[in-house]
Amino acid sequence: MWPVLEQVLKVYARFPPKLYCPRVNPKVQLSLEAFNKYFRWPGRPVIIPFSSLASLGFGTRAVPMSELKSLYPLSEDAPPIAFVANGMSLNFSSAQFAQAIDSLSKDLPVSREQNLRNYPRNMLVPDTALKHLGVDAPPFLRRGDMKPATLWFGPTAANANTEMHSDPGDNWACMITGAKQFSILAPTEYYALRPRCQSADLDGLCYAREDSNNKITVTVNEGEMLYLPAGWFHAVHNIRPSVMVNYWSVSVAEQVGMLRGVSGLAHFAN
Ligand SMILES: O=C(O)CCC(=O)C(=O)O
Repeated sequence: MWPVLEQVLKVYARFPPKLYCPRVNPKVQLSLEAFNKYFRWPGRPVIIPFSSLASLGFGTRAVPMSELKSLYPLSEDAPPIAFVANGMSLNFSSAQFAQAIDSLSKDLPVSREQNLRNYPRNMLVPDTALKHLGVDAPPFLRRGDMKPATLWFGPTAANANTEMHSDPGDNWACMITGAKQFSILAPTEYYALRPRCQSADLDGLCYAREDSNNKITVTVNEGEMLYLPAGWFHAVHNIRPSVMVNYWSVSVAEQVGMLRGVSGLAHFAN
């Protein structure tokens, strides 16, 4: 079980989660204070257009598929794709990336040969690789408070979808290209969903059933970021071939925004 679950549920018992996910108006500039006050500290999901973060110095922008292809032109003699997906590979070559983009642009399904997936998927990427794409880290937390960026290529084939699960850290998921549908459920559903947790340590990844009347379904489009507080369950479907970069806060209790927000209140401390 996720070690901070009981504390999170205690906060939600006092301040119940809202069963919708708002979208910030692209004409509004979101301040760090407003983000913390309305979303991170109460533990509420929100969709934020990249443009609403310009005044915080966030330069990430949408990169449509056609532009992605011209950023990474395909070369004739590129080596075969060898991404170790669902793993933590730091090997990242532009030539291989170009091949993966070419396949993604044709919406080819993910290969499951040898239990590996051929696309960059749940793959750690060095910041230098993201610079070419113009991706900045979300402006809400310090570098040391977040894990390295993770890259997800998603064709629309069913085996590229992700089952309902929860992660132990806060999540900022930036849709660079294409679109995904997120079906999300609050941590208050934990016991009803009967999750199977992978480990009892701080990793805290839990897979769960999907059937609940309290599911919120949102589409995250290219040029938008979904903020999903720690412990929220989510199933993810690519509704257009997509490239997403996400950042998790490191998964210790004091990095979970909601617990940080209430840490001054004695009655939540134990
Ligand atoms: O995009 C996906 O398939 C899964 C993403 C995900 O689970 C996450 O960002 O936590």
